[in-house]
Amino acid sequence: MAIRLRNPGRNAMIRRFFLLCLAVSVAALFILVPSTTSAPVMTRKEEVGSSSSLPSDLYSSGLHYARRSVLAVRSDPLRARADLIRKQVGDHAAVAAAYASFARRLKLESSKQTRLFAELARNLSLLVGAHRTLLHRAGPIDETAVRGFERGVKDRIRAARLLISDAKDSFDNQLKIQKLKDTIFAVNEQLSKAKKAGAFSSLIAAKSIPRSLHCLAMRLMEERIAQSDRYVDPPTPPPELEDPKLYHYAIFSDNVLAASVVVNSAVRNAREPWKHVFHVVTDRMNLGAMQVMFRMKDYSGAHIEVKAVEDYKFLNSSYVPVLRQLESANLQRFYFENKLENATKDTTNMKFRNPKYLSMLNHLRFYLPEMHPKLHRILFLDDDVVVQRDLTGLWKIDMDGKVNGAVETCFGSFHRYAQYMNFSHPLIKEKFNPKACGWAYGMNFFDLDAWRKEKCTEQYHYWQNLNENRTLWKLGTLPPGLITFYSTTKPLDKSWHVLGLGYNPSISMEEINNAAVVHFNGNMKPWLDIAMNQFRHLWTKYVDYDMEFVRQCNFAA
Ligand SMILES: *[C@@H]1O[C@H](CO)[C@@H](O)[C@H](O)[C@H]1NC(C)=O
Ligand SMILES: *[C@@H]1O[C@H](CO)[C@@H](O)[C@H](O)[C@H]1NC(C)=O
Ligand SMILES: *[C@@H]1O[C@H](CO)[C@@H](O)[C@H](O)[C@H]1NC(C)=O
Ligand SMILES: *[C@@H]1O[C@H](CO)[C@@H](O)[C@H](O)[C@H]1NC(C)=O
Ligand SMILES: CC(=O)N[C@H]1CO[C@H](CO)[C@@H](O)[C@@H]1O
Repeated sequence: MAIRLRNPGRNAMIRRFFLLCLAVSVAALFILVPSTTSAPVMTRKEEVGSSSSLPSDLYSSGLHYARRSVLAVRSDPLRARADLIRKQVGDHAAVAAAYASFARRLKLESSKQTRLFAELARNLSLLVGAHRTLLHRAGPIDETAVRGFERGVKDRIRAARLLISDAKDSFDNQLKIQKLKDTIFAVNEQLSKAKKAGAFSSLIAAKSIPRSLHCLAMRLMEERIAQSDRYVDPPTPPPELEDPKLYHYAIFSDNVLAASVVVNSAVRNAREPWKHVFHVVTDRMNLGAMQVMFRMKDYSGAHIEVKAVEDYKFLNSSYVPVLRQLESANLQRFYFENKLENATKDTTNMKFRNPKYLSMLNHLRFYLPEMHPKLHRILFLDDDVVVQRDLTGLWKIDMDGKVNGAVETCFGSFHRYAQYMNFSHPLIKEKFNPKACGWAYGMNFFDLDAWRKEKCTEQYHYWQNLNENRTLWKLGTLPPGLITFYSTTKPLDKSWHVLGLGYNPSISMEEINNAAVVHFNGNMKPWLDIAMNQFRHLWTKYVDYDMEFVRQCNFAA
């Protein structure tokens, strides 16, 4: 089962690149062309150490590749040689780039290493660029040119290996915990760099709406307009929407398909669906589509409310700091230039995902008590999660007076407060412990009474106002969340919420199968075709493939 989206050329390219990076860096980073007689430059693995951790299948597939490419070009041994050299350069460049991003992530004492690795990666790529004509020209190639290329490569690879063996100790010490997991981060970072350099930035790939999704929203919207009588809200909302004895969920999304998967999965796994109430909030643009989507079928008695951000009148710019800040031209510019990394060229996409609405949708999570004045507790779900169990157990947890029930994400030195906010700032330094453990948004159980008592919204406003010029933290909702709920977060058992299905291919299936909620955080969303195949079915099994509009828009089951 896979969702087929169009534009196969680009995506095949992205996927191929990802696989290359993965092959190169996951395997403890050293796959060199094995020493066969035709492998030209030095290939003694032990020079770079740690080859013992190489999975043998990866190693032999490298071998296989080398043999095949030799066979393919047997007619011209010089070309085969040049190709092999080029492949070696590519591998080393990827390794160097992976190390550079490691070094950045680890904030090694010496930013020198970061710089050296980045420079090395650049040097290696430049070398290939300089020999492009040699490698791509048809016909026989010149032996002295190949020798020149080889010499250049040899010098740089020697430098690379020296640098790597110097760096390895400090890396290893810091990487003992969760080595693989972090390698994936590095690969991810690299992936986005590569795509940035190419025609597409990762942000475009990850954030732009695939045509099928756009089509679905449009079809639903057409239906909404054509049959407007059918979709008007009843004059008085059903009492269940405010009944504090029921199980309430908050879902904020501008993606109809994703939101429907969240609701479908929660309903299908609920023991008593009629006791569950889903409050879906979207932007004005997607309101019609969302309304139609959730009226198309029966949800086994579950209650679903669809509203737009604009329906919450109290969220105006004199009350909400984020709105006020967004209105300042200064921030607009910052958002466009940095956050979207020139992705703004795609103007239709930008119109569709207006950062103002996007941002307000994201920050709605800080206004839950005011949005639901009658409720005592609510479960917040991101739109990239899938529910796999009945969740009512959450409502039975003793929150000890805490506001936010969340799973913690720190391990070793990673995902601590120091990584999310500016500890050079005196206010941050004074109030927070840099080693405090981070937690994740995605599935958060909020005690709204405790929230009101602790005045968390005021806390959030206080800090968000101070951050007008972004010296406390950069963009996003996690840092202000960590700040707001610093002393009022209750850690939940990790099986409630398993993260990383959008970037980490190494999560165990056992962990996933035990999870109440799985979260496709990361760029490889299940609705994109850069999604990871091994996890996608967990999401697609809740897509309404039998729905007419879904079929019309080329989603293939
Ligand atoms: C990159 O290449 C330049 C010259 O081509 C050289 O001076 C520099 O040392 C190289 N950097 C690294 C890290 O190898
Ligand atoms: C903004 O909302 C607040 C309530 O949150 C209200 O008191 C105020 O009058 C509103 N201001 C405007 C300009 O609408
Ligand atoms: C940042 O904002 C604060 C208050 O909003 C202000 O006092 C400070 O001067 C600003 N800093 C810069 C660098 O603009
Ligand atoms: C962190 O805070 C300090 C002190 O206000 C400021 O000088 C510095 O620019 C901030 N760093 C960032 C990255 O904003
Ligand atoms: C074409 C374009 O908009 N380029 C901009 C990309 O973003 C950088 C800053 O991040 C600008 O300097 C470029 O002008």
